[in-house]
Amino acid sequence: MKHITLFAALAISGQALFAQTMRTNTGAIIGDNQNSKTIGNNGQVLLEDIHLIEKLAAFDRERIPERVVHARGAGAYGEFVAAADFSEVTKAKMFSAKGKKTPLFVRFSTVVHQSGSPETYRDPRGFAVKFYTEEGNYDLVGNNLPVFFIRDAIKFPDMVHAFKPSPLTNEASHPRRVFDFFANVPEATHMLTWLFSDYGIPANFREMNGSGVHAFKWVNEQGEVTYVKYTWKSKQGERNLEQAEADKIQATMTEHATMDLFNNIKAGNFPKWDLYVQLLKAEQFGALDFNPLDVTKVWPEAVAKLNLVGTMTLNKNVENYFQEVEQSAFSPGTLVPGIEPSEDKLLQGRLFSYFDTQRYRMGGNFQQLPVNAPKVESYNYNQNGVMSSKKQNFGDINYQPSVNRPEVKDDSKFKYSVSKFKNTETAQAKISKPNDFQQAGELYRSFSKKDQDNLIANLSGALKQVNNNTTVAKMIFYFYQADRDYGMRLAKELNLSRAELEQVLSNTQK
Ligand code: HDD
Repeated sequence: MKHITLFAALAISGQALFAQTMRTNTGAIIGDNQNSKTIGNNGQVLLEDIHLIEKLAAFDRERIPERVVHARGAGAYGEFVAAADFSEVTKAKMFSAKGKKTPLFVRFSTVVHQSGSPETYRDPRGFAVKFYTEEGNYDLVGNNLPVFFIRDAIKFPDMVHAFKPSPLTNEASHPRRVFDFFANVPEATHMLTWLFSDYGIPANFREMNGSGVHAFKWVNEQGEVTYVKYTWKSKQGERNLEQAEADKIQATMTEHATMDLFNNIKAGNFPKWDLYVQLLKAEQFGALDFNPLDVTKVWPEAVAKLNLVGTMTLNKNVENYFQEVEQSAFSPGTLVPGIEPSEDKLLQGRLFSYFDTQRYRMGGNFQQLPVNAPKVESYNYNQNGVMSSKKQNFGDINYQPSVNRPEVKDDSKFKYSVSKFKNTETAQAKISKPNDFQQAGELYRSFSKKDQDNLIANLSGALKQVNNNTTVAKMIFYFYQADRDYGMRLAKELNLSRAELEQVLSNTQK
């Protein structure tokens, strides 16, 4: 007893002191947690030391597959407070009244590298929010940057392979492979301009903005559809790192952003973000010179103004990283009535991929884990499977419809919205109005002189590591089409004259 009290007194400062006798998984008091049971002091270890076997077996199973992308992340709980009543455009209750509060969980992440990698890499940042609404969970699974590299999910596995380590050497992400892929993806020009500017390395998670990236549908009680895009604006302000500043942090710390979030919340300095929404009706699409469902485009504010929807505050750290952050599971398909996916091809692919990846990582009952479970009861007859633990006292009836239990029913008020099609056929083709370069050029011209200089330095620095002239020429040609000065400056940094560029390009077209 004396020993235990001493142990308790040594517990991490700030935590409640407690005396705790250790027990096995099945509840028996553990007699010795330091010495295995052996034959004599120096003999073999006995298989009958059940506590030893259980302890080693638990250790051997500690890992689950890390996320195939967004493996490194940090999470926290908080609250969303609505700023206005949007019930004219969406029947989602969380947006129906000013002051309405919804609890939530957020996971921020880096994208490309493994779970132990530094948080200082040039990489988009994940910005995934799970709202525990009164009508079930709503996941807004976005990034810090407002656009994406590709516009069709069929390209995603190839793109991620190009960013990930080499299958030959396991060498980490290398510009040689990254640009080898992007030299055939002109629609990436806009996102690459964001990524190689200082926006590509946010200072930390608190001081970055966020975006839902895609267009989604808001649907009102009458079934009318409005297309929306979401933007999160950090109340801490937006701050990025120059490459040299990031390198300096990286020399001593791998998880500066995770600890910044944790320590600020612990100190009561709760980070906040305002959520804005832009609204467009399908009838407005025709007048635009870009496709508004194209994820490589933003909706300029001149086209659709930003409306304040509410404010998110993060105010509670997790108590166990693995259980609450590693096992948190998001999906763009986790939706509530009044919010639906748009026809964006990239989003449509994501609707499959996320649920699939969660089932692979955690098994079919991942939604029963506390961090993932809705706060409202989810009643249906999906049942059994590995680790079924949700209380399911169906009695004798686990099917619907049932004459004996007519009270269990669906509600046609909550059917999905209706899309109409006429005179159309299936296709495997690019979207209409791809307009690959215009917004990239506008973004370049919106940057300050210093931001432009950093972009040119970062991008040319990466392109200098590419050993194939055709790849480099094709990439420069994309940036040139976005903005003449942008392309010319890169060509100069890479010592390529216009004539050389044209020659390389004409050779590839032969
Ligand atoms: Fe994704 C994770 C954001 C395109 C497939 N993605 C993941 C996470 C975020 C995003 C924030 C981490 C969620 C978490 O914290 O657990 N992803 C995006 C955004 C995209 C995007 C903003 C484009 C607009 N993603 C995208 C495509 C696909 C995926 C096109 C596949 C078709 N993403 C996944 C995934 C992940 C994932 C493989 C890995 C772990 C997970 O889902 O939960 O399913």
